Amino acid sequence: MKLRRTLLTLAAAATALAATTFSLPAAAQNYKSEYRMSLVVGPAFPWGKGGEIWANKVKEKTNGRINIKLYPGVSLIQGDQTREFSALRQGVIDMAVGSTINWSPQVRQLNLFSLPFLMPDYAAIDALTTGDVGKQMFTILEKAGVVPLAWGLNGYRELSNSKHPIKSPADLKGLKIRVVGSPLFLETFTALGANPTQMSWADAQPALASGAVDGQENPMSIFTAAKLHTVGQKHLTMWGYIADPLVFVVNKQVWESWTPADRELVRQAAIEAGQEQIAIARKGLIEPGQPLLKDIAAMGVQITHLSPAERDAFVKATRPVYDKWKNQIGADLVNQAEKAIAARKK
Ligand code: X2X
Repeated sequence: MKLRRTLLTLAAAATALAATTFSLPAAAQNYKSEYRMSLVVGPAFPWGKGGEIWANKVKEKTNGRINIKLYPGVSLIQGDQTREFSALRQGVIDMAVGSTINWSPQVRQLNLFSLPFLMPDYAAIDALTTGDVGKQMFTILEKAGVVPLAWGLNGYRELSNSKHPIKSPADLKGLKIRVVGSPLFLETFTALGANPTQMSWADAQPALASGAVDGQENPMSIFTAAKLHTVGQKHLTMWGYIADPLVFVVNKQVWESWTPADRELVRQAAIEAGQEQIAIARKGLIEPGQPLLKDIAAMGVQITHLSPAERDAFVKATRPVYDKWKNQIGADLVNQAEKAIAARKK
């Protein structure tokens, strides 16, 4: 009897010892020596800079327990950016700073941000991302199998082309315009009378250079960093039809492999990096006189600003597409977004 009790005590002690011996290193053992962060563009762009800031903050906050390597050019998926979300879910990618546009083929609600002329200004973007709509989007992304941590911003996507100034939908007629993302983009440009063609960012640049396509739409920070004026893009129309937020996200299994304390550090790093990234993405565009546009004009690019009436013609032409996609995205969500924008602080 006594021996049995002693044995039991010994067994319990051994179990306890094993638990303490294994629990600490067990966590560390699950950590990879390196985590792969996918990005469409590298740190020369505000977008990639945001990824770099996040990676550096994570390394610092976790004392090097979590090491991140950047993979710009969506190189983990051979440049096919519309497959990024699936790869993230499957674990081919550990983490990413990704555009809502590139994930919208898999997560239809993300098309919200691509509804033409939904968000008239930066305050409207903020009203969505920092409000209830942003929270709902994160719940949707979580259900889709990833862990979203913070918002960033690619930016307002302005229209450029090599042929002539565009002031009205009629000026777009027959122009070959490169787009990426979901069918919403094809429908928007078709409604405007253009000839849209879908291709990756990697393919877009040579296609612009060879003249295989006439134009494209991208934020000004992408236009300047990629030097699109050197591939024939001499005409720019500031129409602000959509803006793509970025999302800082981690693969679910990777997230669960980290200790709760490390998860919080990674989240905090993402939130800080997101705020810094958004400021970089807006730089030169929100100050009086928009200094970035002056730089672009100095490169020999002709910039067209639309009067409210001219802009309205684009809004009207794309309205049927908006209405159709409102239902595909979810009318409740879009109604909520419209209300949040109407109530925004300017
Ligand atoms: O491909 C684009 O146009 C880019 C770089 O803006 C995105 O990844 C959405």
